[in-house]
Formats: sequence, C-alpha cells, structure tokens
Amino acid sequence: MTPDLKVTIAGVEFANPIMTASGCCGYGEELHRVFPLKTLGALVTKSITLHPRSGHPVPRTAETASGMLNAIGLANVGVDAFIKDKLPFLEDKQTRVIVNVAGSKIQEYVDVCARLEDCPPVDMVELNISCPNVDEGGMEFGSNAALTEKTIASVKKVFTKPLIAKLSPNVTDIVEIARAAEQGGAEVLSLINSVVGAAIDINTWQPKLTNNKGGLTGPAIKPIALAKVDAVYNACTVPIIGIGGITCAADVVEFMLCGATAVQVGTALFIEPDVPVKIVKDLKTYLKQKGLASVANLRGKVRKY
Ligand code: RRO
Repeated sequence: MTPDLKVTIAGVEFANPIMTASGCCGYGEELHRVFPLKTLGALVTKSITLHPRSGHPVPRTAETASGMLNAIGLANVGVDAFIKDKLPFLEDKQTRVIVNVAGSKIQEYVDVCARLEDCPPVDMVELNISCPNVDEGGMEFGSNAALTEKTIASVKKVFTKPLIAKLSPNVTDIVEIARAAEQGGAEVLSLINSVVGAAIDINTWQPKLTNNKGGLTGPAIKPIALAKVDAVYNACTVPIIGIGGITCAADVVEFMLCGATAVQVGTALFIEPDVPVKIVKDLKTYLKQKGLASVANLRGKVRKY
C-alpha cells in the first residue's frame, strides 16, 4: 500500500505537505530547472509588494553555525510585474501557488491582495506580517495583536481565497498574535519567519550584513520553530504550516507530530536545491515503515510526558 501524502488546508487539496519557503526560490523559474515543480505540494513565492524594490545592498546574506543570516530587504519585482511576467510561468506547473505578500501600510497589503484576487493560478496568499529586515512595516504588523487582527480583517474584505498569516518568532507571546490572526479571519497560520540575529567580521569590525542585523534561518532555529508550532497548535484551531530549519523527512515528521499540517523548506534549498524530491520520497518510506495510511495521521500526535 502506498501511503497517502495528500493534505487539505482550508478546503484546498495539496498533493503532499512539502512547500518551498518564501524568499528561498524567487518565483520558481530556476527551481523548475532542477526538478519539476509538481513534486511540491506548493510553491511559495518571494514576498510581493505594491511597487518593485531592489532591497538592501550586498552583502545581504552570511553563513552562520547551522544556518544563515539574511537581510534581503524585500527585493521583488512588484505586484504588477509579478502578475504580468512571473505568474504565467506557474500556471501550468501542476503545483499549488501561494503568493507571499508584504507591505509597509495596511493599505499596501490590501492593494496587492486586491490585484491577486482575480489571478486564477493563485491558490492562497501568505501575508508576511513578520519581515525582520525593513524599517517600515513588516514585523511591526505581526508584533502587535491589534494591528495583526486589523491587517488581516482588512485584506479579508478584498481577498476571498484562503489567507495564511506568517508569524514572527521575535515577539513576547506568539500565541497572542496567532489568536489575533485567527480572530482577524486568517484561515491558516504559518510559522516561524526568521529569528533576528547578527554577525560581525573580526577583521573589519563591520557587521557581515549591510543592514547590520538580519534574520537567522536553517537548522539552528528548528528547535525554536518546533516549540512555537506546538504552542500555537494547542491554542488555535486553524491549520498550521511549520517552517524553520527543515532539511529532511525526519524534520517534517517532527513538525507534524507537533501539529503542523504541512511544512515549508527554505534554507536547505540553498545547499541542496532538489532536497524536496528526497524529502517526499523519504516521507513515504517513513509512513510505510510505520504502517500509516496517511501523512495526516501524524498531526498533533506527539506523546508528551
Ligand atoms: O526580504 C527579507 O529580508 C526577508 C523577509 Br521579506 C522575510 O520575511 N524574512 C526574512 O528573513 N527576510
């Protein structure tokens, strides 16, 4: 018997629970040259804003122990060019398309989502209320419960497909923000975005990133992400997409046992771009070995002491 990898999130069926994490494969064009995108449950795009942005000057990434720092600064082509030049490529790739949306004002989130509303290839929007690397907006939205609720409720008025709220770990109480997102109308929560960090060059005494600080990702943050997913799963009712340092099928299983319905793979793509192919295959093998008929049987089954 072949285990069933399909998962349903907010009424949308995904071929498997493996998605790319926003910002780690642009708009999918390069990744499709490495493996067919239909291998994925979904492709999540780089954050899209109303206007094009070139982001921070380089260096904007730096390797760290078991991870990397980034301060890209929301570089993207802007929503109009995205719809015209990037989205058509994703139309026939037989994978779900999730567009990550960022903004510096509530109205910007609303304007971008309103434009995406009429784009058939878009299955869901992931609202990035957790970018740590911009002065205006981003994390500011996702670190205040009232602003989180208001941002999501405002977008809900113009965008009718399922909305994912992507949460920041850089807050005092992620559960409070998760509840506010749910209250605002988010059908799905994704967590975690990167953890604020820094690295210094000891020869120049300068930070390794021109933005001075950045967001830490990769295996270094996996234990943090798992604890946050567990906390949010026990407090909220909407499905969770787990993110943070996933590099293999065993990591996926950990996130699902803690309550994730699906996961996103990010930093691992920079080391091994076709790692999702291996993860899907190994996940199937794991389920077979455990005698499980469906990947959904793992969700929230962690046996706590
Ligand atoms: O572009 C970035 O610097 C960035 C974003 Br929008 C985000 O949400 N998370 C991150 O680590 N970097």
